Amino acid sequence: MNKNLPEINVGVVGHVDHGKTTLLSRLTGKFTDTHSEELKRGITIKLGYAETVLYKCGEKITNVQDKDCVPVRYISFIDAPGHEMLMATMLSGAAIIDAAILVVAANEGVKPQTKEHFMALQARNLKNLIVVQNKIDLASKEKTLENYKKIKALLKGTPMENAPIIPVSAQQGVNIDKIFEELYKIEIPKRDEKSNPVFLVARSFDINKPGKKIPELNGGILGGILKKGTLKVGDEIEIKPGLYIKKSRGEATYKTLNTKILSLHKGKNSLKEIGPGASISIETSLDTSLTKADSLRGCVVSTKGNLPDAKERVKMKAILFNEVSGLKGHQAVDPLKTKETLMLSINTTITVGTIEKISNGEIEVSLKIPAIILKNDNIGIARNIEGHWRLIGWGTQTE
Ligand SMILES: Nc1nc2c(ncn2[C@@H]2O[C@H](COP(=O)(O)OP(=O)(O)O)[C@@H](O)[C@H]2O)c(=O)[nH]1
Ligand SMILES: [Mg+2]
Repeated sequence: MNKNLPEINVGVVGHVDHGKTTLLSRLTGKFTDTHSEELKRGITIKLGYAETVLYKCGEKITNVQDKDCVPVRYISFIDAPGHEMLMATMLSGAAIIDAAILVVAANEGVKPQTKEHFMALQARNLKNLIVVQNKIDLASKEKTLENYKKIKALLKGTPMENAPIIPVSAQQGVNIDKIFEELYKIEIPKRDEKSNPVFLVARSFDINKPGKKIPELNGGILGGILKKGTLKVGDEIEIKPGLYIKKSRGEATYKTLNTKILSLHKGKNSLKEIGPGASISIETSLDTSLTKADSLRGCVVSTKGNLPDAKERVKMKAILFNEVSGLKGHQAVDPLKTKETLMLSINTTITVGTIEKISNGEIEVSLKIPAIILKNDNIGIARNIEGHWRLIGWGTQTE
């Protein structure tokens, strides 16, 4: 792989069953629903990861290397769950993407989670969107056109208003090349390689197979996105808030973890040094018992001494949507109330908090799980409505 290829992270979002995972396997050759529960229930539960290289062959853009083709772009995809119960997972995925593909089934059209995911992209300030009208093999021309108009109406008046809408059949492999063309057109965001590293942990795991001999054991692995800065093999790093420690009487604390980078991986490649951009994984010298089963998801990593402390209280300005998205009917968003419980999504961290104070359009929230909040982070705000967390707006930290 050419390590200087421009890189972009693309999220695949949309209502459950509209064909996200199927589309992703077309785009990358990888099926991301691999957990046993996902296979059993036929739905995506965790974030899925897959990547591909785009090649330019004359005027054509594909994901297959042939003679006379040159590699032009490296794309990391994140497959988000579409089920309404899994909105928090979708939100932490939305924190690590530069662009999104919104999948809308041509036969079913805009559904509650189509809207909710689209609102989440707006809350994350995303500009680059490709809409895929999938399953055109199942819908009449009239139905497809009718739903096309509804998609247009959804996008209208937002920064994503002019997003391309591509008719596709993921299952039959129709118009997949049009998606590659659009992916190639997305402007690569400017990355800051020089500042202190900010790595957002989206997953953590143990890659050792049972029975492996001790000298061959790998250290704990962190997967996620290096938002800025550069990481090198050998770097001393810190992970915050870090390790969850349960105390008595339901109390808990977090302990910063300090460790060292043993190896760095992007797709199938191991690299000595990695700059900001694609989805990567870091092998650390941590014992794998500390990283297994996503235990460090939501943490932030930097080189030693360069992260602020995790906050247990945040002061923020909240901007609420007019309408609750994600529900079948229409419901206005009621104003925030003191002592109300919210779910906040801050980068890949999902935490619950209580509003302690409201004054001058600012709210102060005490957090159940402390979070690292960096300058300009967008904070997704969800409220529990009829037993589910529904996205109602977003906020930015004021001090
Ligand atoms: N007929 C048809 N079925 C599709 C198409 N894309 C996906 N499917 C089917 O729709 C179902 C849900 O697809 P999946 O990719 O799991 O949806 P997800 O929940 O959005 O990830 C599966 O049975 C797929 O085989 C398509 O283009 N045409
Ligand atoms: Mg899926």
